[in-house]
Amino acid sequence: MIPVLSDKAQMNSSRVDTRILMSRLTRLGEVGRDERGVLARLACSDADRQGRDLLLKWARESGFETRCDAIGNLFIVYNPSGSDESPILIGSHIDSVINAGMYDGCYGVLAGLGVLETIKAEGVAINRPLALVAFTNEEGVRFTPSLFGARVFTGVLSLEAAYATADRDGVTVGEELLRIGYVGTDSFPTPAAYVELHIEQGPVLEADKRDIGVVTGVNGAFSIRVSFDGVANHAGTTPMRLRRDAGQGAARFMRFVDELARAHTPELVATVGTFSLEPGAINVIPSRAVMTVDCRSSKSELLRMAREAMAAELAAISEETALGTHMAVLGTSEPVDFAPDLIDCVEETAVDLGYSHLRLPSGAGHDAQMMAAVCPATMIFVPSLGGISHNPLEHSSEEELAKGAAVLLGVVEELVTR
Ligand code: HGY
Ligand code: MN
Ligand code: MN
Repeated sequence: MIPVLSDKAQMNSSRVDTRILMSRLTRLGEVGRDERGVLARLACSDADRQGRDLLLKWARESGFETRCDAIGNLFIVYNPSGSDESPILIGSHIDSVINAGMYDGCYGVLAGLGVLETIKAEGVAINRPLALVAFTNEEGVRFTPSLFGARVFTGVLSLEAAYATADRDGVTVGEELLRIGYVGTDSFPTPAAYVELHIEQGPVLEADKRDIGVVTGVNGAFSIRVSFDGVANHAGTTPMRLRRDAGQGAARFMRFVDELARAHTPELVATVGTFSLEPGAINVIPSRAVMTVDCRSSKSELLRMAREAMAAELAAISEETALGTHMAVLGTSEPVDFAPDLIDCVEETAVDLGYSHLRLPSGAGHDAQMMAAVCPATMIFVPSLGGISHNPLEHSSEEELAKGAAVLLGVVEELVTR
């Protein structure tokens, strides 16, 4: 039986112009591709600047006020009556990971722009300002931690610490934001509510054949950088018993991390995403190994246990191998529950539109988890093909994206007319 969209669904999903949404997604998705077509629009890079310029161009063409705060968070504001009520804020991010897909973050921002344009074009009476935000450096790939602009906006990260944060070449956020021309002087008030539309980046909605994810919260996480220091030596002449091989210590730790997560699956996940050896020569015993670990769970106590277990394993490796070891915490975030009445509003809107839906937590981190500390917040998910994300194969269909935008429009209309 071919599912028939309810009249309201048909009407709503066409109210946000999906054609424009898809063309903007495609256009923005081209910004930051290299000659091989690999997409990396890393925070505060030239590609990020181009993406920002494009977003602001579209916003200004639609007649919206645009603002930029001191950490480069971009705000697109619709406040026809000049109300000084606290605003409803929707948004996400437009920076990407390396070898990225084109939907992560950008979908929420560009669908949000479409919602503002629809509200404006239809002359929907709104009782409070409506705004869209594109947060700086959500991904935290070039500059850690992730959720960077949202941490500064919510006061979790000071502006000076943020400016001083350096990438692996020692270039700082402050220098780069200045260079790309996005150190702003504008401010934006704490919103009355924050709603973020995002691709699920996981397999649940597709597996359950649901249109909409009614997101209940976000898993907690911590990220660490771990280093091992040994002695470089000749690969041919050094007996195994005399070696202080940083690479072998790192390999043991990497195995431990994976086994720890598997022992507590599915509540705990852990990823060694970067790994380097020095001096990195085929015939030299590595003197130094550095890796990062990204560990997540919906349970704070599991995160605490995991961090303590990793620290204990590091001490044991140091003891048994005479390697120097060090662990630096790069970022932490507690598990977050979203606002029950906003979660209900998302669910009721999906029901209203005749869309199938499912309540689920987010395994991925999002700016909404920072916003939840300062205002009621929630998220809306649409399915990800094969659950794939942070990968050029990341994909959601135009119909799926249109449904998400329709739900965002419905939730926003409810919130701005309260
Ligand atoms: O890593 C994350 O969970 C998000 O995509 N920044
Ligand atoms: Mn994202
Ligand atoms: Mn991401």
